[in-house]
Amino acid sequence: MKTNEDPNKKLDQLDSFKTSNEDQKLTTNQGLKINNNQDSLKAGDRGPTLLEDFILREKITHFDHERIPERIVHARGSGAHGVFKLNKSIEKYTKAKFLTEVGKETPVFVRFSTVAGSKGSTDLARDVRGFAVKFYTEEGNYDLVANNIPVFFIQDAIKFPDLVHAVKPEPDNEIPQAASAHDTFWDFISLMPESMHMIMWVMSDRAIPRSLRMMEGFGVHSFKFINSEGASHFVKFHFKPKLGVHSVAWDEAQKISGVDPDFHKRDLWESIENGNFPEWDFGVQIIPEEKEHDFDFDLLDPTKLVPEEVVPVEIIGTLTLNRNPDNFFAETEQVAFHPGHLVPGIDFSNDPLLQGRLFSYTDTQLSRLGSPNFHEIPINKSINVVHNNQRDGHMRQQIAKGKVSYEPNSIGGGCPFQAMMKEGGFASHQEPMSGAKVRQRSKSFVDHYSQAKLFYNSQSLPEKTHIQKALTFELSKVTIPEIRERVIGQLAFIDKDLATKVAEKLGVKVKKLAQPNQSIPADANPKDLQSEEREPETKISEALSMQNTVKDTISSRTIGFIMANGADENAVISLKQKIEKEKARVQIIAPSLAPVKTNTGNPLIPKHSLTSIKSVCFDALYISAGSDSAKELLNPENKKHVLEFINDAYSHCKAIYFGAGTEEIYNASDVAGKKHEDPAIVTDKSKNPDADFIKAVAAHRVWELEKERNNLA
Ligand code: HDE
Repeated sequence: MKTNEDPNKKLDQLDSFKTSNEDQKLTTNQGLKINNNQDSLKAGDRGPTLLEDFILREKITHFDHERIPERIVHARGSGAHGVFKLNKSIEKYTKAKFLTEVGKETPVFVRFSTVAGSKGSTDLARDVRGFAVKFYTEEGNYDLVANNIPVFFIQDAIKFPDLVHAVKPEPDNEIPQAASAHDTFWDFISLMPESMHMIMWVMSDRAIPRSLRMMEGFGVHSFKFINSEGASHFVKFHFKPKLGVHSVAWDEAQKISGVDPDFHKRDLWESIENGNFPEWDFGVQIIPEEKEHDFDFDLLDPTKLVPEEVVPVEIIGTLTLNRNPDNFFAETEQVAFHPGHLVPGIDFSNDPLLQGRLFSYTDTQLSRLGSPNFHEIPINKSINVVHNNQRDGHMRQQIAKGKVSYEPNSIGGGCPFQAMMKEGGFASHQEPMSGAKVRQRSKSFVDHYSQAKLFYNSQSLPEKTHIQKALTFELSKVTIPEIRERVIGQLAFIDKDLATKVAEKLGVKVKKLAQPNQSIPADANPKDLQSEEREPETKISEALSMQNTVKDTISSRTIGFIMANGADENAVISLKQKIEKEKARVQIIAPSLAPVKTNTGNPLIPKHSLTSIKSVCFDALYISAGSDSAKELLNPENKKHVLEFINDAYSHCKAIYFGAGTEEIYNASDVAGKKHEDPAIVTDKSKNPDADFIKAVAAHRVWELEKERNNLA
């Protein structure tokens, strides 16, 4: 939040562009006050409209041009303002000021996104999430254009258009929207063994986050840090959410897409509005130049991660999002990120995927935002004034004074001057280079399965099951049997059991592929491109499993209180207070939106009715105490909906609390059949029911009981 003690130069700058219509008269774009906004100018009140009507023409013309092209990828996004605070200096490695001055606060704008879907598609698609951060530093804008998955599908930028064409809706009929479960995606993947590590991540629950606030961010590529002595280190960037990394189940994702396709956007917006600011630890993995070749993979290969067991993540700062945008289009839509927006102290590595990105991001803004002056749009403006000899172009805002727009010059006194490095001038790191000009891939990139194995082997049993199920779902939508078989053939290189389980569901046999499958250069020897079946040096990485994430807080979770007239007011209010003290929120669900009359006659206002929302939108349920309330909830009109709420939450492994007097509801639900200890089912018979329930919500889900809860063998 912006306060007087907390100066935020970016927010101050944005303020100067803001307007409010409060108490103002309606005007044209020329500032002329408008007297009638209801009727066009006509020749007689039933006659034709006159060409002269400049007010009508201006309004309609502007409307006709309101839309700009959506992003070719990452079209659907949600943004927020915030601040990055440095807690630990890393000046040993970088001279970037925002990473060296402890306590320094740098304004940021963050945009989260899905990748494949259009701007209006569901938030809950199985997809990678973008996590793009613009740091408005005093040395210029630094963009960390990250994802919530630490690796990528392809190793070289030249394959990016192929990947995106394969995953986007098929070109003949534009089906399916925001989904990878179709022929062209899996056709491409089945022929691209290098994508298999990323496929493990995308088929895991990481691709269906519970909230944008509960996912990690990764810079993916290795970058370089340069210190004041000019020495360089490789660096990988990480954002770790303070609330832990949590996901929904695929069945929930599909249902949420129907009932609230804006689920993530709304969740982020409401959390910030409620003052429940999302926070991430920001960390770095630093690798000295001389250790570049010490790994069983290539640091320049974006399909590989550096296991945290091998190089720990050093936490150096906190990212907090504390302010919603005032205008979605002006801020979240027009923000333009670019991995090439650098500050002194940070530089690129030679990762061939990153190198291609450095071209793409400016190029795409030119067609999306329509002018090389997109840096002048308020959200994109750096907080320091731009001084250079670039001039003109569509929609130029800056009024550069004087005769001089060239350099060297004497008329302008030689201004603007080049800056020396010690004055903050950016100079690219002088990395020694040699080698022939070749169009080929390094042999050190030819290992496609070992880290896919590392990821799969690091998952808990329920997580492995979810990957199997996701692959089964996706491949069941593939209509060409050969594609399904080829994918199974790829999976067989990762894990036999995984391949067999998916193959069984698809009715195909596991047959390892003869490698390589990807298109190979005309003159290449296929053997040179054949991935070895080697085991990763790191066998298990705990950081890769969501099982090991933070599970000690209910902060910002949404808990549904199901109730009807006669609900026990004391029990309800006391639990609500305890929950709100832990910064979670309570929403009342009742048979209708009419106030619920409690047992003391006081009214409680429902937020939802039983038919206006679904169980999948809540993190946990409380069936409110009170036998009269229970009775009404079981009447013929309500029973089906109440049981659907409970049974859905039960099958999705969530915490459910049955208050006193609700035994009949308990007995009518699927919970009654449980034959096992279940810490997430709480009743008034529990020793300390309120506390047990809060503990169960903090644990997020009891995925380990998924089989039992769903009566699976
Ligand atoms: Fe992007 N990517 N990308 N990307 N990317 C874009 O830029 C591109 C890649 C990422 O919220 C586009 O302004 C190429 C990796 C995010 O505005 C475009 C390649 C990673 C966002 C583009 C990649 C990303 C984008 C579309 C392979 C994770 C959304 C609109 C060589 C580190 C930013 C735009 C936002 C957006 C190109 C691969 C992250 C077309 C060519 C790897 C988070 O320029």
